[in-house]
Amino acid sequence: METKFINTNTLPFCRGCTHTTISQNTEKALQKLGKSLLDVILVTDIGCLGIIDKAFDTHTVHGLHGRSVALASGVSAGINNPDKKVIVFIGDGGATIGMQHLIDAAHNGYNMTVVVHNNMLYGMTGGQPSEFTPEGFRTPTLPDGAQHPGYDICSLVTAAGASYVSRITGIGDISDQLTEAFSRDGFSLVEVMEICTSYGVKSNPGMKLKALIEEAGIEIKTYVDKKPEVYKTNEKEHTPSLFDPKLEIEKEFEHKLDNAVRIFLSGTAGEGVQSGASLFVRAGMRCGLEVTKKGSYPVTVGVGFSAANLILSPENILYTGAPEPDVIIITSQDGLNFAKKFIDNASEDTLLIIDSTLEMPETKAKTVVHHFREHFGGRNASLTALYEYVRQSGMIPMDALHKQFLASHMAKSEKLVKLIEEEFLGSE
Ligand SMILES: Cc1ncc(C[n+]2csc(CCOP(=O)(O)OP(=O)(O)O)c2C)c(N)n1
Ligand code: SF4
Repeated sequence: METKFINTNTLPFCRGCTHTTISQNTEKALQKLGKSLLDVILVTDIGCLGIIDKAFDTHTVHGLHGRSVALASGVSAGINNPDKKVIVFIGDGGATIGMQHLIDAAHNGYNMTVVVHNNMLYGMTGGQPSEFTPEGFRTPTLPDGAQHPGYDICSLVTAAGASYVSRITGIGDISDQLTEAFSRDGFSLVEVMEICTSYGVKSNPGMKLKALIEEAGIEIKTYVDKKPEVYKTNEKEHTPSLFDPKLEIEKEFEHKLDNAVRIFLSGTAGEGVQSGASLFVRAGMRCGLEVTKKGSYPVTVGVGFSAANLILSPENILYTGAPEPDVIIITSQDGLNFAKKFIDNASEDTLLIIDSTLEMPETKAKTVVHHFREHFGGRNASLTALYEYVRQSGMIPMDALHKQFLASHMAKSEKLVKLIEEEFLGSE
């Protein structure tokens, strides 16, 4: 039995809309090619054309306006299987918004066929002009007509390296032209010239599509038909996943944690908050703990606060947020300002470690005050406050933290090493 790709007789478009022609002929073309439902991945985005997904029984992916080609590039690279057909439906509006994705996909030779539904305007939002609207073509918001020609997407993607490109008129049976494009490897594109019967016709009464195309000097032809170039972006055998573990740290020490501890360390940008935090969680890893570190700082990274959310846990950490930290460490006024909401919400079970130069905030937290800035300098206040936390809690051996410190760039200062050893190592 013939495979049915479309599961309904009632397509969702207005009467006479060429989007219907494209969908029905896509079905025919896929049948001609003997494709099965699971061979096809249809990627669409926003616009009238994008509401077709639910009518197709193939795989479908629906994205943000103009981003279908970017999504399809990822799908194509991810499956990297010439037997699967990735088809993109995009409007002239979407192609305007996501033009760079089209150029990139053509340039990189991603294996897909893009079908540009060029009805020369933004249909779904009421007929605004797109960058494809031909000179003189009127739309409801451009009653005097466009004053310059639209983009020639076929020339652009041809120049970018596409292997098959054609422009056709969306009248009658276009399944042969679509079959041609679908059967090509590499990046192919078919631009289908269309009419939006609701807005295009209303604004251009009596318009005939073929005459309009001719008058506007839009060529109906095949721009390129060549063997695809090497699929440049997928030559690598294996791209490591971001989830692959990267940091191998051998367990050398024992920890004393029964449950996860959530620490909020808050100080000033440029004062070693992030370095101290990284060093501390690595020390946790030396003790066999699972750890996460999340930095927060303004976009202007050199001024203002710098904070780190740290979680150290004997179990897997499934959620890296910590809206109510167990420990709040404040090493500067910037850090105090930024941590205010945590300090206000702290309970009797919270531990607050705070620098002695700061005005003591009102809080229910158990508070430890220390001269971090005065004794060790602002740049070392966060690191030494974490030493203080290890001293207070005993959650990991001081030696684990110190070993990590000595292996770090922060230990280049002999003075700092001496100060830290005097303060924290002797008293263990
Ligand atoms: C980035 C972005 N800009 C604008 C919109 C608003 N918007 C929704 S549909 C649409 C028009 C779609 O036109 P086109 O892509 O040509 O498809 P058609 O409706 O003509 O089929 C616009 C502008 C949006 N959703 N996202
Ligand atoms: S508004 Fe235009 S583009 Fe949208 S379905 Fe109707 S005729 Fe087609």
